[in-house]
Amino acid sequence: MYIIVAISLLFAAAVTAEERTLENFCPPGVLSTESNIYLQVHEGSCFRFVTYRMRDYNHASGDCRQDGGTLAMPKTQSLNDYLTEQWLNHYNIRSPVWIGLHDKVKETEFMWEDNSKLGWSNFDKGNGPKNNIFRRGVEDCVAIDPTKNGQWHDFQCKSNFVSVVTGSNPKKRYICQYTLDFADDKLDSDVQDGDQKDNGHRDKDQLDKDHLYKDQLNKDQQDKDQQHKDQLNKDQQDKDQQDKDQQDKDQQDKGRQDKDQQDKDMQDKDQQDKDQQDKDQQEKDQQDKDQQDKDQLNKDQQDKDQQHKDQLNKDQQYKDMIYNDQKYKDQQDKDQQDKDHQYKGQQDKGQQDKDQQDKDQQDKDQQDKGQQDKVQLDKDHQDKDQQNKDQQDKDQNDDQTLLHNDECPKFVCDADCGMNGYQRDDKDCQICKCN
Ligand SMILES: [Ca+2]
Repeated sequence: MYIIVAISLLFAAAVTAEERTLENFCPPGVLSTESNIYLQVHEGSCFRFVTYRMRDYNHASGDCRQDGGTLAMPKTQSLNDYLTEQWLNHYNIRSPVWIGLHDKVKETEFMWEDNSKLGWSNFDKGNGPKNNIFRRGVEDCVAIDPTKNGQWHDFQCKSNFVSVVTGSNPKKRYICQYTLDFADDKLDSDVQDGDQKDNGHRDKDQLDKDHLYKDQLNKDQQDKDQQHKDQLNKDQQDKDQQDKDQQDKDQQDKGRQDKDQQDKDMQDKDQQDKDQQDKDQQEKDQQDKDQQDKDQLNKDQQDKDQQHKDQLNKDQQYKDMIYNDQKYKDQQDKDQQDKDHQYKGQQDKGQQDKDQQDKDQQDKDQQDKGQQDKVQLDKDHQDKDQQNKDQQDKDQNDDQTLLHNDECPKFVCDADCGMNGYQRDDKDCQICKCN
């Protein structure tokens, strides 16, 4: 029985929580245009964390007012801490963010966007009403500085020549706050205890209901945080998957590139091999051509040498022929000379023979004459001898005393001594010597 009642109460509480999440606290215009991850319900208000866009104060405020809201108004320390923590840790943004607080109407009198006066204040040192006199007039709009524990800092609301000169940037991210009427009715005492509103008289049942509702809001917030965490996890998983897909794709691309590179390298190598083969073939062709040229040159040289040699032989033959001809001619001349010489010799010999004959004839004639002379001489001699003998005989006869020469050899002498007579030896024999 108790269990059934408890389950029924839990079911009822779950329905209540469902009814009072984003759909129940955020305006339809915001829900239809904004992603849930930028929307959060806290202390009965819908907060829109505009992290993705930067605007000056006036444009940011106008964006929030378009759906019935204002720039966020952290009128309590707890709400200020919540906004700061979400901004810094949940959305991980450290730059200042506009809130709905300004002193545009009267200098140093800051007021909220709903025209309520400033109660609890959180200005950083030297900011806001205590700003120096030079900044005070130009810095009228307030932002939370997450890096300074959520303390407030006033800046120029919009761009003008001063912001250009000072280099400040009035465009900042911002937070919108939407507080619905029914939520305000239920959370007067809890969510707006900084306001000046009168809490009124509430009975114990109403306070219990408010506490129950506040618990439900906290649970809703926890659910929302869980959803946001799940969404972040899912986003991270999607991102991881995308990264993995990208890595796979990169790997595939790399594999394809590697393969393309390998193909290209292979093609380059084939081309290099082909080029090398072509080069080798060209070199071989060139070598063959050089060899052919060389052979041709050698052949030409040999032919030339042969021609030269033939010419030399021919010249030599011609020379030999000339020589032989000359030699033959010389021989002929010599023969002719010899012949002439023989002929002359013959002539000379004939002449000599003739001369000899003539001489011989002369000699013969001389001999004949000599013989004749001799004969004459002999005759003369004989005549003389006869005369001599006759004389001698006469002498001998005349002179008886003359020695007889009967013992003298026969006298023979070619010499004709004439009248002078021949000499005589000691035996008185004539010798062939003239006196
Ligand atoms: Ca000011």
